[in-house]
Amino acid sequence: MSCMTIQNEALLEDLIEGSLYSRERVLRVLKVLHLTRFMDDKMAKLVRQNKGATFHLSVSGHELIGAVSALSLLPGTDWGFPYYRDRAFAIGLGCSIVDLLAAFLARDIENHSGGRMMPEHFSQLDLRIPCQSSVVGSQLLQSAGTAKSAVLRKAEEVVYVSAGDGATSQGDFHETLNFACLHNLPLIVVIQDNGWAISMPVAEQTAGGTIAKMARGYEGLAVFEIDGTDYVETAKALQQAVAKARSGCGPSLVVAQVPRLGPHSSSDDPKKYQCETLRSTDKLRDPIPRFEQWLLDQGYLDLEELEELQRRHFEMIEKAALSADKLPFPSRASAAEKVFKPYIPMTTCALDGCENTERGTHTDRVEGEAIVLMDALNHALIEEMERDPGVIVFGQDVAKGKGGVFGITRTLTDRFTENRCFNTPLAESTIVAIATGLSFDGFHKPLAEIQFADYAWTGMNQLFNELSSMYYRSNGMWNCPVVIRMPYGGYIQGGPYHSQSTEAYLSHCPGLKVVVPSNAADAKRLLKTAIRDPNPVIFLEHKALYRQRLFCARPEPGPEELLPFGQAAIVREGTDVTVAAWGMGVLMAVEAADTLSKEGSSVEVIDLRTLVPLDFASLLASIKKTGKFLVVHEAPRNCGFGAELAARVAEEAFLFLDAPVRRIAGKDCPVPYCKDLEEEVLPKVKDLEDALRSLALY
Ligand SMILES: Cc1ncc(C[n+]2csc(CCOP(=O)(O)OP(=O)(O)O)c2C)c(N)n1
Repeated sequence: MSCMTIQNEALLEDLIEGSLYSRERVLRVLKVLHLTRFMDDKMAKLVRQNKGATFHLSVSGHELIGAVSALSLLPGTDWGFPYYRDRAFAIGLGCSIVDLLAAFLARDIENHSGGRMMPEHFSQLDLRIPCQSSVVGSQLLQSAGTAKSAVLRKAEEVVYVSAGDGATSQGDFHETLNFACLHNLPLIVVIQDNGWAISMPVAEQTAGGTIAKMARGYEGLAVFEIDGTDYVETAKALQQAVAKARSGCGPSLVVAQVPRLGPHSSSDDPKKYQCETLRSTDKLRDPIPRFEQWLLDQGYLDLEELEELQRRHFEMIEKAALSADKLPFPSRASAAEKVFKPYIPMTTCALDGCENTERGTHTDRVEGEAIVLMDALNHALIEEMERDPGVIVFGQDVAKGKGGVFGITRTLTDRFTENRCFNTPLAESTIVAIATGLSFDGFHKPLAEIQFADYAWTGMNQLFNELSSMYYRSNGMWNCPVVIRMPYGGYIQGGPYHSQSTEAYLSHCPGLKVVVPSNAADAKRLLKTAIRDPNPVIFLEHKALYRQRLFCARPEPGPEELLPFGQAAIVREGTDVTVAAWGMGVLMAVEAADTLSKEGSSVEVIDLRTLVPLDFASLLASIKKTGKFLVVHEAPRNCGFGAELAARVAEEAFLFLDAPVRRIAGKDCPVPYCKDLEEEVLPKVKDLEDALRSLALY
């Protein structure tokens, strides 16, 4: 079907009439409505019985829009990102009712996170429901990433995402509509507008009072405003939106008015903010009696048949609840498992003392001129994109002639087309979430560039709350093989917003691997390892090292040389003091060590190379030898990564220390622009030399 025929309303009407009103179809809708409502009632009772659930989110009033949406899709082909009040969608798409009740009771089951997430956070691999988080609206942008994946794979897949009206106040809502329209995505955004976000009415939430009005400015977006308690209206809108998406004609927004018949959650008392009149008027808008009456009026069944179905569906929920309650809770021992998906790089580099698990060592090594770090990164990208058609690159200004503000992605669009190296809007939340959504398909390896680490903050929710924990939250069901490159660091007069060193924040977030190379050869091999890793990897590139020759330029490693994460390098051997560093700190440490050696002190410099995972064993071995430890970083000293190392050294190497641990770090202040001020704030080689001298003499 082409976009032209979609616009032919008469033909559409014919298509819709055929399928929407079949007896089989409407009775399936009825079943989903009943199961969802009876499950709601059962859940309220189970909370009182203290069976494992402490929290209940009633979905009463939202059943019809969810059920009809699910029944408009192809389970297992299409994708679903339902929010917490969309249980009817989950049931309609095919989630087992035993599973849903077991998830509610926090039991150890495969789907819906196995007790890791609160109730109503749906997750099921075979039904293509990626694990949903609790952050309202976060799923919207991720769904756009998955829809982009469908377009790139030329798959006729439709992506459904739902959210409440309150969630449309999040910037992610607008970033989603913008990205979906820019890329003409097969995305259906359903807003279940119950008029409330906990206690806040839509009038305090949405300028102009209507979400649809706000959204109409996005060109290419079909906007449907419907009564989500009316079967005919709802089914027609969904059918049209699905047909539009499936035929390549782009996204739709469906704003469905529904009543919220229960409290926001079991912790909420609506009497505190809703008047009695409103609550009794809302009860009259209950979609289930309305749909039942419609079935009776249209002659699909009589009252006796309806009551029989009600009884049967009620019994199904009672039986499912008994089965769910028999399932075990997850074991305590599993609580901290599955933060990372296991990964062993298959080809490694013998130079670094790692075991070779596949091919011979260094067979592909290219002898010759040393290359600088920025060229090494560019070559790693080209080689990996040639090797794996799933590797795609995107970010701000990365495509076409520009190739990123530092030129790392230059020539990629020319070599691999705009499908594999494309620009994104100037929106970091979009960049991180699109990467997440793209990574769900099991084919793509998204490689995103954040222009400067300093600007990752506007994408931090998607990074810290979403991407990083997907594998853990889904109990190992969904993993995100995403690499995010971020130029970082100071010494270039970049001021407070082009100088930040964010490695400590990133390393603090469970589920992210953090890589910080200090030279071209490591950078190339680590980036290739990152691309092959099934987990999210943050790749920090120091801006001042991109073109640095003296220390950083190295002979280029071959295309099959990988450097496994968690293997520090002893850059300079020594016996008197151990210095731990990464990125720029390594250069400073080596320079200081050279000076100290002329004075008769022997300093061992360890380049950690990856902070997560951390090669603490190498550090420990060195400290046992030298008895003295210093760590250097340019990020502020307070709560910097040096604090973590100092604490671990105190815990695990206390008895081997002959002197207090020292830290050389940036001052606890932003990095200023003026050269003199910048020099005052960031650590200098002289600071290191002084500290090393005093440690050597201690
Ligand atoms: C980003 C974020 N802020 C706050 C919350 C706490 N919270 C949970 S649900 C909710 C209300 C959401 O309202 P709406 O999107 O209209 O959906 P509804 O619950 O009405 O279906 C809030 C504020 C959250 N989960 N996420």
